[in-house]
Amino acid sequence: MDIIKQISDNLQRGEDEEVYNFTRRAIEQNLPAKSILDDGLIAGMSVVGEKFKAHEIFLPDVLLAAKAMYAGMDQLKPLMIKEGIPTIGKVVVGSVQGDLHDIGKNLVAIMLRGAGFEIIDLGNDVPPEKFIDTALENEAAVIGMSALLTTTMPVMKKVVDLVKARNLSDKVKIIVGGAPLTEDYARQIGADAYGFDGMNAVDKVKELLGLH
Ligand code: B12
Repeated sequence: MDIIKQISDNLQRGEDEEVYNFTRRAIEQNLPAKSILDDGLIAGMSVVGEKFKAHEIFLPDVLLAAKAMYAGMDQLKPLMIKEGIPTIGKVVVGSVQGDLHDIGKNLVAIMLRGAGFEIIDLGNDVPPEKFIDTALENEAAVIGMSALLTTTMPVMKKVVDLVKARNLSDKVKIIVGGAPLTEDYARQIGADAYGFDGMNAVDKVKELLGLH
């Protein structure tokens, strides 16, 4: 079986060591980084995303696949920079102030990364200003916020209001998500988009950036 397919198949099975080894071998054989990424890692991850959406696999499987994706991607990063594969946009992500839940946010970050976005992950418990300052410093066009607690959801509105107050609405778009959120709530607080899972987040962010 060819190496690229081995990378994709092993990623789908969450075999991080195998993905590491096959990616290493692919690099040694001078296969283009773009092909290793697109046809190996990203192709595998998109199968995982579809299966997760269809409830054929579950969260632990996705987390294992994610770990495997990193095992490959970390080796490719320097090559990708060298080959100059353009990222399609930068997204700042984080769980809002007071919120320590980060599993969902991490999944969203992984899916976005897999789709070609550069992710600046601020972790959890992120103060409102930090989202905006980081987006400006890095010229990121999108901020993605996660909240899992009804008590931390209002922090998202603070960020939206700050973006408006600083006249940045044209520069920075905001997408929100997390189990207690709804499309309605996102609209109410003035966010630009709402995403219900990682795959949906990819679609919505692309839409925000006019990439569809
Ligand atoms: C795991 C968990 C924890 C873990 C978190 C570990 C971690 N590193 O994240 C720990 C044990 C730390 C924890 C702590 C607490 N938790 Co808790 N926790 C959960 C639990 C069981 C699962 C959350 C999870 O990871 N789900 C899996 C992920 C994949 O789903 P997700 O987060 O929803 O993310 C998906 C989507 O929402 C979306 N998404 C998420 N973020 C974003 C962002 C963007 C931009 C987009 C587009 C999409 C998106 O995409 C993701 C992928 O599909 C939930 C129950 C539940 N049903 O949600 C309770 C839950 C959220 N916790 C709850 C509570 C009460 C607490 C505590 C207050 C408990 C306590 N008394 O101490 C603390 C609060 C800590 C804090 N300050 O944040 C309540 C919240 C109730 C409420 N109404 O607010 C819940 C609902 C449990 C319950 N039914 O009571 N918790």
